[in-house]
Amino acid sequence: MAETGTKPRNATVLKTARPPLHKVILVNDDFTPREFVVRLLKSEFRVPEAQAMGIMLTAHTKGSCVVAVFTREVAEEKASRANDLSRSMGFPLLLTTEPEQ
Ligand code: TYC
Repeated sequence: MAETGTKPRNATVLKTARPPLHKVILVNDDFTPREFVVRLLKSEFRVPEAQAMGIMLTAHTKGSCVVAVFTREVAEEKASRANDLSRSMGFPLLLTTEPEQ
């Protein structure tokens, strides 16, 4: 086959697609004990004690705090598990999710 020496036009640049991330947000309330919030952050989100305390205090003073970011499915599953656990203990604690940016 003869070499034409031409280059393909409109070369497609392939990017590795990353799934959009979603934030899990801890919302303050007046009823859930601080200790329960810290324990839940440690058990469900695997954050160390000091970080769990910081997240809880930020939500407590500012109204809400981002706990972590995940893919949408994981963020929704984690928030849902945490809300179920809180409900099973009789607390109104709420974790929500929203897309990043
Ligand atoms: N405000 C609660 C209290 O004073 C503690 C708390 C902190 C609850 C953060 C929820 O997301 C929260 N007992």
